[in-house]
Amino acid sequence: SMQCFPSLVLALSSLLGALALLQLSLYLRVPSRYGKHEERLCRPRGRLPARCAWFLQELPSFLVPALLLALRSPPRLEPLGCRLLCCLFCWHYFYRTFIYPFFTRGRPFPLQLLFFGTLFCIYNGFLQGYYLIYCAEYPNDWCTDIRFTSGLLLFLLGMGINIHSDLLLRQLRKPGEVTYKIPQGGLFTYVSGANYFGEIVEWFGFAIATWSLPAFAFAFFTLCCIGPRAYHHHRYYLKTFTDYPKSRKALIPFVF
Ligand code: NDX
Repeated sequence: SMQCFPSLVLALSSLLGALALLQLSLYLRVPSRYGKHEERLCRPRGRLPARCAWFLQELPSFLVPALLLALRSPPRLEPLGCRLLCCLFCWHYFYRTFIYPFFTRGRPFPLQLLFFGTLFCIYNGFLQGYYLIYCAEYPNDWCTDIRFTSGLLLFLLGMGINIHSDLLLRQLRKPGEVTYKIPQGGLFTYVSGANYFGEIVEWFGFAIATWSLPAFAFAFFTLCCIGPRAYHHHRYYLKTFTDYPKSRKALIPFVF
């Protein structure tokens, strides 16, 4: 049966941090090529409808930790913190896998990125789940620790902002439409990447609540993945819409 190998957790977390840096260097100057940044000339056959693509890609991030949690024998009942935190992670990916894709009005997604995205979700789902279920040690009163409570609060706040912003983006289009408009309302009043801001707050909250290396590595990865994308979205809007609100920032309200 499985057990905790701390050196495995350290190795996988370090690789995740390295991937984050690789990503930063790849995508600071040119955006990752999907959605509004996909090249016009891209082969139309190399894509899958957004609905299938997001479902397939995000599914492992829900399934892998959920299975690790369910199949562990003997079941781990103590401490409560481990199971709660694992459930938070699964909860987010339940939304991202079973709810988000069925409402998206996004354009078809490139197969090549889908492949890497799926690999990434297997990798990260395993790392976070394995760490929480087989390795993490928390005192029995972790649920009242200031790190757990403040992290949980940030997680919930970020998730709320992320889901609300995704909803506002979706409402910009009628079914079947693929045009881009200026997002309005919610945190879009202040930043172009409101959904990304929410997601980043969410995973830093998760990292604080778990106080763990794998979760901080994932929060850093998220920042390096969608931070540059927020910046490229912002530039796209400024270039495309002459009436784009001048005071709006790229990612962080009032700052950047
Ligand atoms: N999926 C995370 N890296 C990613 C897929 C891409 O969940 O090779 C990471 C995730 C993957 C990435 C994933 C991992 C790294 C990969 C990358 C591709 C390359 C990269 C594999 C897995 C890679 C190395 C080198 C390390 C191997 O038509 P459309 O699609 O543009 O429509 C959009 C619409 N919309 C508008 N509609 C009308 N008017 C406008 N102005 C509009 N603006 C947008 O809204 C979409 O339907 C929708 C959202 O669009 P957008 O572009 O704002 O968000 P999107 O990037 O599609 O993300 C959707 C949600 C969002 O809430 C975000 O926070 C979350 O997913 N997300 C996304 C990426 C990663 C991630 C979270 C995370 O790291 N936690």
